[in-house]
Amino acid sequence: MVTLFHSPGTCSLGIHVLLEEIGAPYDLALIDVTKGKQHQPEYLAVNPKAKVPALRRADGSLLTEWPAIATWLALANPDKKLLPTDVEGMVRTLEAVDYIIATVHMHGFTRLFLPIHFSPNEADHPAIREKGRLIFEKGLAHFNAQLEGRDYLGGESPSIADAALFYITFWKVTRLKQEPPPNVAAHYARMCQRPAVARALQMEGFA
Ligand SMILES: N[C@@H](CCC(=O)N[C@@H](CS)C(=O)NCC(=O)O)C(=O)O
Repeated sequence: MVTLFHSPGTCSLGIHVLLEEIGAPYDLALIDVTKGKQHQPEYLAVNPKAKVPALRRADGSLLTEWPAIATWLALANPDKKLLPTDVEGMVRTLEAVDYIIATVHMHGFTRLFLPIHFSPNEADHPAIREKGRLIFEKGLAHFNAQLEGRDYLGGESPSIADAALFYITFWKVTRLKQEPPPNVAAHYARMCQRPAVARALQMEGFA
């Protein structure tokens, strides 16, 4: 059985959604980053990177980094079709995941919410936040265009990229308290209607 080290409402929510979509038994280990639990020795012994998500697999090995965890879950559960098997579908899915995590999340949302990570000087923070807002909005606009005429990023069924888009849209709705662009809003509503997503949200205290 795998164990997901997670913190409610953070990017680990996307991995939680994938575990619920897969439907196999798993354990959840709470590492509340709002209380700094990622820096406690007990968790550092598990994951010296002091980040969530992290996934401990059945053989005891730890996997970190959202794209690697999601890709491994998809490859380990091929019947769930969370990653296309054709070359074009696969690379387009990985392209979307990388853009969401490495750019929209790490450079956009993190600038917006944690400008301290980019400069210790508070006077710099308004400009850092504005840069983050622009990166975040550009990302949502990109996926709004990609979703035109589609239910999910790859077409008819959700992939790991949809789980990634879901968590950044969750931040737009619940943390920024803003309406996403229309196709992204429809994608978010569609995801929220999925029983797996509803279960993950409920387990994290958002239902
Ligand atoms: N590159 C990492 C980023 C993970 C990340 O930034 N996680 C955040 C939660 S969304 C975290 O653990 N923050 C705690 C901290 O930075 O101290 C990944 O892809 O998993």
